Amino acid sequence: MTNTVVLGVIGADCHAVGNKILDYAFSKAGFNVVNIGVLSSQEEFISAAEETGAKAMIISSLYGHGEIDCRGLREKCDEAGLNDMLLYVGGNLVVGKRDWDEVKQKFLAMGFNRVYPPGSDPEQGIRDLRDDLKLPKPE
Ligand code: B12
Repeated sequence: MTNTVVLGVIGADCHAVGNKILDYAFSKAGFNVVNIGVLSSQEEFISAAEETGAKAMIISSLYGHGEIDCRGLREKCDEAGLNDMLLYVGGNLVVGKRDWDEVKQKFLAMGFNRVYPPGSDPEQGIRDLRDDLKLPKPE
């Protein structure tokens, strides 16, 4: 379905609060949210997308190991035939305070479509997703 998204927190990361807020915000904005929750592997994101026909993955990583946990996801999506999958990631992607532009470029080079800095407003992700999926703007 065009408006189905898989939402989850990747890797061995158990931070649950942002995930609930993102679920609420994307659902309220009209998306069909398949929330696989915390501690989710790349394979679980892919299976959920295959089962539901999702067009995007909304991924959070809070504990600083986002780079390791996210590396290879684009390639795995391609192998699974999920070629046009939109990959969005946000949270505290790396340990400590690193130059944001450098962090962003790293994730873009890994095949992510959108990369959000710490504390980003879910509404920004929703606006971007509407644009990327070419969905009509709400009244
Ligand atoms: C609560 C908390 C915990 C709790 C989590 C309880 C639970 N089950 O949720 C506990 C105590 C378990 C915990 C553990 C750890 N934590 Co902790 N934790 C926090 C804390 C204080 C709050 C997190 C939170 O709930 N924020 C509120 C929500 C609403 O915000 P959010 O998660 O950022 O999400 C929002 C936005 O970022 C955005 N967003 C998120 N993802 C995405 C994706 C997209 C696409 C978009 C558009 C937006 C978006 O939208 C969300 C909703 O508004 C933060 C510090 C902080 N103030 O943020 C540290 C923090 C995240 N934890 C940290 C660390 C290091 C850990 C541990 C590794 C500590 C340890 N040594 O054991 C462990 C990791 C455990 C694990 N395996 O995950 C660090 C991470 C540092 C880093 N990345 O550099 C932080 C930043 C604290 C710090 N300043 O050092 N933690």
